[in-house]
Amino acid sequence: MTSPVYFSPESLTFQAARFKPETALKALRQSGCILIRSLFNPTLIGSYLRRAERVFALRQAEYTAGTLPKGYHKNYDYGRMTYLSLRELDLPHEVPFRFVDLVAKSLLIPFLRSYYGSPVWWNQLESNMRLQQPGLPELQIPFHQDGPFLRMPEYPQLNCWLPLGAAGQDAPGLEVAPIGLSELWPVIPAEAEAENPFYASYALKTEKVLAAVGSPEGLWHPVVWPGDVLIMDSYVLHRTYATAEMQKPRYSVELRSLPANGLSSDLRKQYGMKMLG
Ligand SMILES: O=C(O)CCC(=O)C(=O)O
Repeated sequence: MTSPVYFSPESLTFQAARFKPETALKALRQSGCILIRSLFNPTLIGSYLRRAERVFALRQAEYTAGTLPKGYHKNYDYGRMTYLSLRELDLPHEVPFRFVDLVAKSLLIPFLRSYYGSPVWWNQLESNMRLQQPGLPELQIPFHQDGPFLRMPEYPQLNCWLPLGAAGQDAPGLEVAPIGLSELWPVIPAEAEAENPFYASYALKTEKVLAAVGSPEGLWHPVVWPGDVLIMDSYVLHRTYATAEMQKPRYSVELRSLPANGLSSDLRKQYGMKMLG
């Protein structure tokens, strides 16, 4: 790898109220990652947090009692529930959890559309609500790029990652290396397994990432708030950011999109893709 380019956090941070799409687009293309502050109303995000807490608690209680509905067992492949598909957040007889509707009305759609140069499709199969608990370090996600697990690695895809509560200080956050990578690193099975067997299909060796990044300036773990959105392309090296001092759980959404117009309708159906605009 050639020497990485370091981007300052300030150059990658944008305020939704004074959003400059051209500057943000340039920063995203160059570094692979940007942060938009206060894009959603934090009170509204708080109501989604309460729903998420309830659904996670419900499924956990059902799991313990042996009454978990069919289809949810895959969420426990990690020994404990760490994620739910966004599609699984709706409960019978309750107002549907239409997170995507919120996104569809936001400045994200025109922004993503100009990044892709074509309509934005939501990849439902790869869009999740995640719970990270500081007391379960074995479930924290090691360094990886999203490309390999998206199964269409060369296809442009963006992950909009947003916390439902404050993250990065008292609760686990996300650490990214916005160094403008444009290639996928090979996943070496033995290294990935040694790093964390739960994530062995895509984990990268921590020492290799740190050596390649080369400087603390190459890693960024901003403290983020409900309403903020971190956008990453599928080449960005990233991992869960957690410290020994953290005490609180973190719920977050990974909303993945792509310009799926060119894909076959069968493939779009397989991924539950939906055009957002
Ligand atoms: O939320 C986390 O802790 C990790 C999320 C992640 O790696 C991802 O969204 O690709």
